[in-house]
Amino acid sequence: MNDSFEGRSGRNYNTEELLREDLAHHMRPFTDYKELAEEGGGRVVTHADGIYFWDSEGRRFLDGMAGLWCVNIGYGQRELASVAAEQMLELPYYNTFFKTTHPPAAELSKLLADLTPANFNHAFFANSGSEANDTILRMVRQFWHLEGKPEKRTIISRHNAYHGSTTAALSLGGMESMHNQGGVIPDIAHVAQPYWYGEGGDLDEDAFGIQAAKTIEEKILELGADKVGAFIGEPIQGAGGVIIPPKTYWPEVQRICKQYDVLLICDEVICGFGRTGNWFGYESFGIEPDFITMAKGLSSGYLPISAVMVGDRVMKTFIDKGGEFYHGFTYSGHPAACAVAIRNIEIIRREGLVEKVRDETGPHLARALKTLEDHPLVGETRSMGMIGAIELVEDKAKRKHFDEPGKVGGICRNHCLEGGLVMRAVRDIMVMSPPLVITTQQIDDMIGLARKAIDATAKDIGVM
Ligand code: PXG
Repeated sequence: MNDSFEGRSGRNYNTEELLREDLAHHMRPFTDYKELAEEGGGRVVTHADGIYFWDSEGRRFLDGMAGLWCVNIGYGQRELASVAAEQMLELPYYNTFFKTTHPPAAELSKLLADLTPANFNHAFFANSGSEANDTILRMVRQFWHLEGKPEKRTIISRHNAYHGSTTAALSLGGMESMHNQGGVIPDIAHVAQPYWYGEGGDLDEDAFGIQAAKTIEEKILELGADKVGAFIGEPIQGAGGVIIPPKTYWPEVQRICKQYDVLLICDEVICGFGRTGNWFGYESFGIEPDFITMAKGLSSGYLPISAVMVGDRVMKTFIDKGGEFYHGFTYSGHPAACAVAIRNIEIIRREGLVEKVRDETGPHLARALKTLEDHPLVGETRSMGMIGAIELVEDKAKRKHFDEPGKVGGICRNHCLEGGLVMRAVRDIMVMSPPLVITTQQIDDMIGLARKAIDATAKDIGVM
């Protein structure tokens, strides 16, 4: 191990010392603290550029996850640092509570209204995807209250959905492991996810898509349409394993929501800002939502910021009926974060990243992934734009997963890391969402590294 490295402002760090201090004082998210205490260590990430980052040992990694699905424009975009610094010198902070605003918040709201469909004209800012979804939950209930239907407060979501980690957001999500730690808030119901490869059985994809959507209708009828206020879904479930729904799914969901007057929430935290080859996932699937959740790619992760886009129907009621909406965060519409988001969107436009993903790199990734399907461990590959997945299975013909979920995926993830590639394992699904600036050559490198890792995994488990 290189025992020292130069960090911020030329300061020298000793890796082992830093890790010891970190272990003693830093409680990392989504971590088994007993395991970490026993194993110690971990990786210290020191700097990044383009689609790569480096650790304190000087090793370079191809970041197939864009951080946590967020660094859409890639690392090292110095302009974002400049606009943040300029904004901090001009107005580092002021709040947007109590009828106040400032230029970055005003400009970003207008920009987001322009980027979204005509019926979206208002943005509410927060700092994370979780907070944005909490905000929507409160808005849905306040909307129906103002409409004189306060009982329409249940929100339907899906098993294996991810909507964040605050109590409301994890309740909206469908991760049982999270529900089991401290419980969930009431009036949220979960229905089937549109995961054909894992749960489609003998149905063809289109029939399964309709069947999965119908579970929403069944739940509405079971609870009563007068009790159901909204349905929330990610166009493509990211953290759940890059579940790309059959093409029949979303149109049927839309029909059901319209029929029962249930508001439709598109959680675009991962799909937004070019990931699927359109600005937003709803365009890729032909969805017309009432609310849009944005985070991650909104600032490419350079500063924390999220937004709720509120459709005109809901906004009109808030304006017409009046009454204060008691909700907001100290940092809602933080000036520096807004300035960074504005420039981030300008860069996505200037570099034509959405078109590049749609026309060039997205189709290239899909083809490159397909070449892995001859592998004995690979049951299916799927992708849309720059989000993709590789299903590692025990039996390809029967679409049968391994008996101990996550074991083979974990082995494969570790082989990826050894080879200098970051790819997440969701159970035994290898998922990827590289920065949108990735080139076709770099996609080939990424898939080459993935194949090596899958080969090594197959050897470890005695398949090759
Ligand atoms: N909605 C979606 C669709 C997400 O993917 C959130 C909301 C919450 O955003 P914040 O900013 O509160 O984290 C997310 C976040 C993973 C992983 O392991 C995924 C997310 C976050 C952390 C880890 O795949 N997604």
